Amino acid sequence: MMAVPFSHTLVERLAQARRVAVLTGAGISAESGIPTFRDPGGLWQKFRPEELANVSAFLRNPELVQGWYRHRRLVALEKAPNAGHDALVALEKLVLDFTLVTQNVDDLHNRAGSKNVLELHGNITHNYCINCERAATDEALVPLAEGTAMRCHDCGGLLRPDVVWFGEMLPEGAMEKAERAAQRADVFLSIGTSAVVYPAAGLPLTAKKWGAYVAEINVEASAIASYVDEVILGKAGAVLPKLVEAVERVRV
Ligand code: BV8
Repeated sequence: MMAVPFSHTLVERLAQARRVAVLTGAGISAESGIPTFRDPGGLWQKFRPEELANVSAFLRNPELVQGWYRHRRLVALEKAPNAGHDALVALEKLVLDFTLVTQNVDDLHNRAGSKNVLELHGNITHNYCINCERAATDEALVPLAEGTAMRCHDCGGLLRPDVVWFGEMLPEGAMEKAERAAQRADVFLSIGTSAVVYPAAGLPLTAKKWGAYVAEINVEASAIASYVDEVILGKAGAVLPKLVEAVERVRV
């Protein structure tokens, strides 16, 4: 029998839990072929976040920032959810009150079929005009010529991705719902995040403070590893299906 990298305590806690909250980061999409931000070869290795994921960088060089997000959106659209995303869909069906909070903008949790998803940092498949705020049409999302800025077909304003940049507020109400889910959770799973971006990274700590059993699933210890109850070292796509299977066996 293959040894599993998680404790029987976690399996029991999940089997008995009425409320489960999960925070995911780029690590859960890595096995779908979507590069993370801070891993070697990740997105930030080529560019610094300051250069791309903020309003002033966008206004200073809209073609560069639009081009980066257009590339990432096309990559996200051609990739598929992996076994880690699918395992969270299965877990949601086992739990009375399940909240999936994601920092990811790749839309993969929605495409996998997760129902109660809070996209704290937005969704890269949605784009809008910074002037009239209308949603961008698909044809407007194809630059007229390589390197030209993409503009709204209605008013000519610059188009931007519907994601949260550094220094921007999170979507109205999303963080409040995520905080409440963390406070009420019996079990909180932090999956595939370096836990360096706030306020999202504070959620596992809130859950811990309010009495949840907190476990982290990552290929290396994150910034919050010393605060959680259990650190499970492994790939999300390998660990999560085994964890959910073990919970289903206990619950039967
Ligand atoms: C805010 C854009 C209130 C979307 C991102 C000064 C002014 C204003 C705010 C601040 C400030 N100083 C600090 C802040 C707060 C700031 C912040 O936290 N900065 C950090 C860097 C210190 N936060 C904000 O600005 C937030 N807004 O606070 O508003 C406000 C407003 C005005 C004034 C004051 C306050 C907005 C935060 C959102 C920023 N947007 N991206 C996009 O382009 O995607 S952040 C970026 O990092 C992504 O969104 C991503 O979601 C996020 C977190 O990264 P991770 O998902 O964790 O990915 P990472 O690569 O880091 O890690 C991957 C992990 O997976 C690794 O641990 C790896 O080991 C693991 N892994 C890899 N493979 C696997 C795996 N695990 C499991 N299985 C595998 N197979």
